[in-house]
Amino acid sequence: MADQDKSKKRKPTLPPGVGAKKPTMPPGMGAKKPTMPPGAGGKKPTMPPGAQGDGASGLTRADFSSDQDVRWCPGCGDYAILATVQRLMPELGVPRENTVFISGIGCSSRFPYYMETYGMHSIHGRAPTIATGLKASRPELDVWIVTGDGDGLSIGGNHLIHIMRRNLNVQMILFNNQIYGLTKGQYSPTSEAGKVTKSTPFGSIDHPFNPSAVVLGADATFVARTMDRDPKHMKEMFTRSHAHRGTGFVEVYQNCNIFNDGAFFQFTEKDSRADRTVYVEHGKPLVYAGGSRGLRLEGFSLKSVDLESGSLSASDCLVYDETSRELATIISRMHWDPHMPQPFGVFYQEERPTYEDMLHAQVDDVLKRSGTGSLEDLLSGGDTWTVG
Ligand SMILES: Cc1ncc(C[n+]2csc(CCOP(=O)(O)OP(=O)(O)O)c2C)c(N)n1
Ligand code: SF4
Ligand SMILES: [Mg+2]
Repeated sequence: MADQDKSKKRKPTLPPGVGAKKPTMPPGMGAKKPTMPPGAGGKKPTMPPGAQGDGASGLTRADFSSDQDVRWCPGCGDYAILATVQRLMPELGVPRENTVFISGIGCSSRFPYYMETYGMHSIHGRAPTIATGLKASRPELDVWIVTGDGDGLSIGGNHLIHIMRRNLNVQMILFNNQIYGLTKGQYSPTSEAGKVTKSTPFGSIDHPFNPSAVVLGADATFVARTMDRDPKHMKEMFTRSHAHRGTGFVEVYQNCNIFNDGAFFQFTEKDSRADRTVYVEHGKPLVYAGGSRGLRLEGFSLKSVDLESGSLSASDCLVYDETSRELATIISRMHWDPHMPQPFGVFYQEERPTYEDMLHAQVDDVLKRSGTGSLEDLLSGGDTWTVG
């Protein structure tokens, strides 16, 4: 519930350091693969007798649900995101003890409590920082970051952009409800101009952030958008993000029914959804409104066209290419246009070496050339001086 940021301490029930997913080296990095910490053996957790596995791991959604009371308001969109992630986990085949959810502060950031995996409800805005340290030192772990529009884009804006450009192989889910939920309804960096809240009684004069455009600007290698009211699509986006080797960014339009109810209803509700959304898919034409409308590229802008009159058909529409940063930028900018549909799907994907692969390759390379070295030699080496 709002402003209930206290929870019972949870004891991890699984042994640390079991199982290993080995990262592959980027081409040309030469040096040997990062070494696994002792005890990382690739062992899968055993199934409880009689449990019906529904995924590659033999586990079920229940195995990923913790014993903690979920303290979100009834009707909050966060429930659908949690259920989707818990359903997805068994299919990924990653052992629970190799899975870590790291969050900052906010309603959304309570997420790790509800997952029966390792997790950390960390410092406001600093989940990317903690995830960076963890993934750099334990690359075999499957690291998920959960953040909100306030946590990730206000106090954590700096950390969010740097993890994107560094490209660690982690997932980030940004719950965008265009409000600070936990602290009872102040405007956030994604709140629309004119928004009246307790902290903007005469309407917000801030120009809002568009999360996908922000991360594209920070050279993110995977960018997608989905919504809490479409669990099938949400699951597909999380699956794609997880399969991507690099930082996977997924923005979820999430309804805060207490402090910002209906912020996305025109895109999520049955009566308006078809006309106000377009699902982008690699290699497919951008068609929406049940096939009656499409999007064409005119210069650097998208134009919505009628496909019912017979003069134009789907084959005249723009065929989406998720490997084009230019197209992704245009698509992400549709956010600002109230006369256009809102895009959902994978906007962009690019293969680029991950930070942790390069880090370990560099360390191995230096070790090979210069040997192990010692702290004592470093401290008493040439570049030291006496103070006072
Ligand atoms: C250092 C610090 N500054 C401010 C706060 C107050 N605070 C807690 S959560 C939050 C915003 C959370 O917003 P968001 O990330 O959008 O999460 P939501 O609750 O909407 O899911 C703020 C400002 C805090 N806890 N710590
Ligand atoms: S995001 Fe809104 S509806 Fe959800 S738990 Fe927080 S205050 Fe309640
Ligand atoms: Mg929020």
